[in-house]
Amino acid sequence: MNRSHAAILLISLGASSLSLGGALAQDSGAMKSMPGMHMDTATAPAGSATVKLGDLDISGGYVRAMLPGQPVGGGYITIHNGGKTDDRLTSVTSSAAGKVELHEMKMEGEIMKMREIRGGIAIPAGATVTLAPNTMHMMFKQVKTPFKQGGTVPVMLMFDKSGMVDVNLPVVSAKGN
Ligand SMILES: [Cu+2]
Repeated sequence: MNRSHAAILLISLGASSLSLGGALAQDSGAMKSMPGMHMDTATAPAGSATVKLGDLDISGGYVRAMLPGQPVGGGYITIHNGGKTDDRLTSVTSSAAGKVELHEMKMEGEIMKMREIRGGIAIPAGATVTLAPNTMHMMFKQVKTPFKQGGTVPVMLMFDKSGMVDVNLPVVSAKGN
């Protein structure tokens, strides 16, 4: 069944950018849009983090509050590459968690599962890549203090070309608003 290969990678390309084929070729030929999953899940809550790093505009960053007993936390962010050079989000670290992994959601049969994205996330020249519910996320493991609404979670994003940047992600409700 074809749906098992479906996953969403939200990439929108600016007018002057490379071809869409080039932008998608890096990761997986299986990246296709999935009916029933909507772009509006990518809407960031008010107060989400914004920062600029070289050609990269980083915006819409937030994490969700963790429910009691929830072992891991989830974070989301949007990265726009306004430059002429492809970049890559290679890793994320946080003083609030033992480790942060980059995950993608993927359908396995009728079940949505997540798995780690190996090798980082490509940020092609001219593209906007959104980590959002149902697509990709930062997964915080070994969280020291459960994320609480109203707080912030510091992260350091590391990019292949642009280097690293600190961002403070606001903690929104567990439902994401
Ligand atoms: Cu995950």
